[in-house]
Amino acid sequence: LALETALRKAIENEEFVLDYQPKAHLNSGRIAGLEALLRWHRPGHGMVAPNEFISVLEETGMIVQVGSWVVAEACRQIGLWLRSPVGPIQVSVNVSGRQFAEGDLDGDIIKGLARHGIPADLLDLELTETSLMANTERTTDILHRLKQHGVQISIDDFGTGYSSLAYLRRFPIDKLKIDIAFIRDVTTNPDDAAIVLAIISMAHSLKLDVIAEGVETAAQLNYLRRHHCDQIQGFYFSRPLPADQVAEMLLQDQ
Ligand code: G
Ligand code: G
Ligand code: MN
Ligand code: NA
Repeated sequence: LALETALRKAIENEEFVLDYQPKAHLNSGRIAGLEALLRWHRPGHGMVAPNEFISVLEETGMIVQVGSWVVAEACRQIGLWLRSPVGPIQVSVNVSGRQFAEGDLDGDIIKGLARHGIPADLLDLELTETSLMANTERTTDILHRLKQHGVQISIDDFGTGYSSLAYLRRFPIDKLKIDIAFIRDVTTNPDDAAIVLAIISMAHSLKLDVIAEGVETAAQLNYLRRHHCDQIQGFYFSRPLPADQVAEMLLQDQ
């Protein structure tokens, strides 16, 4: 309850910030985009990671309001970078199932893009299989509307959610993110390797891009490159960074 009260104040006092984790193209090694990750600068506690508070935001419904802020803040940052030497860079935001059911996700996004003069394909939404299953009719409408604008759509934590593969046809998806659980032992565990290869193959057959998350070693990276995974994300390439540090990386990558 103390946490819930503190989170309500955090919204009012604007104590949230976004860090950005780079994603890399496996063929060129260049930065492909960034994932925006929520952090809470809680007074007296330092920087708090989302695994300590996301569940409270979800359960109380506060994630709808915070999720709106995340979209607005990501759009503001994309616009700032766009009109700076950094230039155009795609940013992915994580979207919770409750943002489809409640709130005005498509309105928030279309307003954010317009306000900051951003091409829609610089925004990518990371959705979990479970969040897609929760609300199919309304979710389908919202995603098709956003897709028509040019917003990109990725499936996060692919392979671990409660889902049927039928949603790969129903929803206008651009990219699959292979869950870290399959990447961790991909070079040593034949079952994990089989799953990863099947996901890469299926993604490419469906003309989707595929990214591996949680890449921590050169061995994992080399394995994924050899098997034609498109992109990687993980501590091996970069940790999530504050906006100013990520901007330096982007400038050096040019
Ligand atoms: O950054 P970190 O690895 O601690 O994130 C932990 C979890 O919190 C991840 O599952 C991530 O998807 C989730 N998360 C991070 N930022 C956001 C956000 O802005 N919105 C939602 N809904 N989830 C987020
Ligand atoms: O569920 P989602 O994919 O949105 O979660 C992203 C989270 O994964 C971020 O909080 C980020 O800190 C974490 N993460 C990113 N790269 C790595 C990695 O290489 N190893 C581990 N263990 N976690 C990672
Ligand atoms: Mn994610
Ligand atoms: Na993930």
